[in-house]
Amino acid sequence: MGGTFRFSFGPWNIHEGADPFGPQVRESIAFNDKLKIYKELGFDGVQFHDDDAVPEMNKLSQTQIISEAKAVKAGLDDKGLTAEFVAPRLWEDPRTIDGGYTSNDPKLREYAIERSKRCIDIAKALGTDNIVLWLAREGTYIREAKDSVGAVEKIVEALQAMLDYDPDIRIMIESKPNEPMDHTYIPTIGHAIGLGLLTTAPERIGALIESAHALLAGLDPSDEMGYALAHKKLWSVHLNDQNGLKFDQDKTFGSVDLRRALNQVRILDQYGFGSNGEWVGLDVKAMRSQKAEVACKHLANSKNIFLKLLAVSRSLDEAKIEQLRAERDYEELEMYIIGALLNK
Ligand code: GLO
Ligand code: MG
Repeated sequence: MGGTFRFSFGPWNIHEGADPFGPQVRESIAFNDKLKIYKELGFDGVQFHDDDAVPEMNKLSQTQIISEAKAVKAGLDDKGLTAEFVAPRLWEDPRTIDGGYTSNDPKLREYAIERSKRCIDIAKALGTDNIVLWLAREGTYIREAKDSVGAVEKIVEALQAMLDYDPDIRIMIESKPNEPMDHTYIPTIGHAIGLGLLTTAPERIGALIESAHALLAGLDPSDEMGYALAHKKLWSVHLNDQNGLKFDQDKTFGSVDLRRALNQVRILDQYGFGSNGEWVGLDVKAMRSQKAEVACKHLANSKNIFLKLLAVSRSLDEAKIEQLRAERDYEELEMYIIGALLNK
């Protein structure tokens, strides 16, 4: 069973180039103008933060939020685009300085849960049941700042509140070991899947694996994917690349390590990723040095690299691989894979 692949990205992947040491270097592109670029780049799915769809949502009533989100849905329909998921942006508000769900202050935790419910309202209005939780600030800078048992319990409380709020939503947890925090409570996909077991609806808690996040945890992304696939929990991916253990680089997929990228494409293809409607998300950023007129190439390139690696993977002689595995001739197997990548 091969994979069925369709591709998505979020408006934040068309980026002004600001970094912690310098301002933006490219003009901002309005959200509606970004939407026009999706099809040109070969993408059909849009990933959202709640406030990508409804800016300034904290100042609006629930009814206003839903009506603004419905207008965005009409814009998507008009362009033949589909919303893949909505993620509550919990990391920018002053009330989430020390985390949203794991803040030590109960009032601030309440804010985070209420905001997540509005995010669910937006998802429903955009026509998707998928919620992504990147637990950006659910962690600490110093070990003594929070209680780690309590932190996990508080995250579960928030998950449960969301599951109870709407009977159809599915939550995909995007694990990441660090950045912006020193340590997070949900660093890997095993942690994410385990959280679901503490709720009353584990069948509605799944995972989104980002290549760079697995690498930052010192793990191989395709093995993380394999773990989630074995649990039937790989509901989305954020493919990209990463040059060593630095900040989260969000490089073009496959641009650092083609073989590592091949293994990700391969496991997705071999286990039929996409057959239940899963999307291939590309969470990539253009280099800061890229001129504005060519600042979307990273997206089209990431998709092209994925498709080229898919062709390489499908051209491999599976019987030969099985035979080399049986003979335990891994040197020959390695040379076979490298040869395929070099087209030699
Ligand atoms: C940052 C994350 C971020 C999320 C996005 C969706 O490290 O990868 O880009 O994927 O906010 O929740
Ligand atoms: Mg991501």
